[in-house]
Amino acid sequence: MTDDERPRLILVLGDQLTRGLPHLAAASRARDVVVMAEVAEEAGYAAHHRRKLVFCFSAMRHFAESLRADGWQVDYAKLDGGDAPESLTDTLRAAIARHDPSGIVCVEPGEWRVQAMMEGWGRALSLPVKIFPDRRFLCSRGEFAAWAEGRKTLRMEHFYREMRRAHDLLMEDGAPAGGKWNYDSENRAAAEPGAAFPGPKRFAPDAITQEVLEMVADRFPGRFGALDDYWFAATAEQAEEAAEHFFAHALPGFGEVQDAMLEGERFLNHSVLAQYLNAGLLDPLDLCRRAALEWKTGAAPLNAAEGFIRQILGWREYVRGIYFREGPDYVRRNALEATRELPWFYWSGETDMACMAATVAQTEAEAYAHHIQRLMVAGNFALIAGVDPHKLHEWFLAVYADAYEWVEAPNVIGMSQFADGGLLGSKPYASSGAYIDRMSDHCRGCKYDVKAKFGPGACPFNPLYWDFMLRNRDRFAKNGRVSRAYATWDRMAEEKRDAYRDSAAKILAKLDAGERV
Ligand code: FAD
Ligand code: DLZ
Ligand code: SF4
Repeated sequence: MTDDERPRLILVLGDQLTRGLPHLAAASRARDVVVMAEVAEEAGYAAHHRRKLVFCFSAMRHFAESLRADGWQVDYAKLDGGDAPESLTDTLRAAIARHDPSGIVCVEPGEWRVQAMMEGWGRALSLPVKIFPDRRFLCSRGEFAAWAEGRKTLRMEHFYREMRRAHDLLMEDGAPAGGKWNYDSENRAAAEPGAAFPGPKRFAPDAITQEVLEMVADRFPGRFGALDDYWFAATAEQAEEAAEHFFAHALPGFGEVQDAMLEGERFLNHSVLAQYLNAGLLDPLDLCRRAALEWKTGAAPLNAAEGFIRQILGWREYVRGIYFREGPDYVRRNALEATRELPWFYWSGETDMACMAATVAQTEAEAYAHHIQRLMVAGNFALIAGVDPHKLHEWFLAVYADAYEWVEAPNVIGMSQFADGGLLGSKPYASSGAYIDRMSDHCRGCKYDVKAKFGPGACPFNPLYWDFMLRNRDRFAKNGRVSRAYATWDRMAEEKRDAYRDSAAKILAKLDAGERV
């Protein structure tokens, strides 16, 4: 057989479940072999939530089936198959022995760890390896680097405006629709307790998903994450239905209560589409265009459509740009030199803080929490308690169904923990309990008193906030967005300041001793 007649191995990773990928488009169904594998190494590099594992493996199996139905030859290794490979490298080694290919073709992955692996395959496996760029993003790594080049600050807002222009989204005669680029100021209302929300579209597990549910329950008995009432989509068609459901029912109200939290209400008007987008089951530009159309036809207000588009066209593309621009060491950054262990209640949910208990409980139940729960509860607490950002990063990478390093790390290391020293955000997202009280109804049922500033029953966020500000005074005193806080502190009576410091020290000591907080 000549090299042209020998098959190529077309590797499809678990977050590359997109029919239009360039290596699939360039491949021959008659000659080439698609390789997919559930491997222990990918299931184990983070302590992935069991629901995330089910979603990933079920979507992979469905994708393989759809390729087969279209005439592709798919070499698929199941995690519970007879001689399941341990790693992606072992997968390729075994596939090479079976198919005698002339080369391996991949699409760039979403993680430096896997990229390093891919770049080593040529030498390790003695075959040519071609790596196509991932065109599922609206801004390539090169385009982002060009945008960032020479800028003093890399603010998302500037990037977002260029993306709006480049993709002609919500633009009218070269100007932003409605005259403003950003309607965030209209998107900060608290939600009414008792209000009804549509919730995401749910899908009953089919036979394939059922098999994966049983396999994950069997193979990962001690892992974090509930498996009951599993409802995620498994195919691009179902993800499309979920998107349709969001546009019809939740987008109109998406903007207004985007930052709100409610006890017992897990989704509000959020789309719960990130896990599908990040796995490749939905297309980001398509979602943005549809949101723009919803506004154009009067079905959704501008603040809702703009808010949704900004998250995808702006934040999602921007954080990916930052991740790949900053390099593999980004996840190790620790600009505030925080060293505390991650409190155990991030896994157990055993805390008296009602906001935190609700966030962890729903994370455990759904592998999902919305943005403000992630940023202003789980992230904020770790920040003000001085938790090692890498430890928090490991938690975030594990517990959410949408978590892949390219998107999780900039959000955690950068946005939430200020561990990149302000590259991504202009101020730390540190706050006392007042913010959570304003944006949620958690405080009403909490054992702690949000109005109490210090002392035994006081909301822990209150003294920890000041402790954080003081620990980092040298770093933030000149930051115009937070420096006013120091003037407030300096005006406080000495005994009040002592009481804050004393309360914070007691809470931190309890955390360090593993006692309930
Ligand atoms: P919606 O609120 O409906 O938003 C619509 C879409 O916008 C999302 O589906 C998502 O694709 C995109 N989006 C919104 N905010 C962001 C953002 N900050 N960065 C990137 N995309 C965004 N998102 C992930 O996809 N994976 C993660 O691992 C992840 N980790 C996060 C960790 C922290 C500490 C924080 C503060 C945010 C994180 N985010 C992450 C961003 C955001 O919280 C989630 O994308 C969102 O909660 C997913 O739920 P949704 O689909 O209902 O989003
Ligand atoms: C997240 C994940 C998991 C849990 N398992 C697999 C797997 O078994 N096989 C696979 O190809 N991909 C998996 N993935 C997704 C990869 O971890 C992902 O491709 C990399 O993190 C790069 O983004
Ligand atoms: Fe959270 Fe504090 Fe409110 Fe309790 S009082 S719910 S700990 S913000």
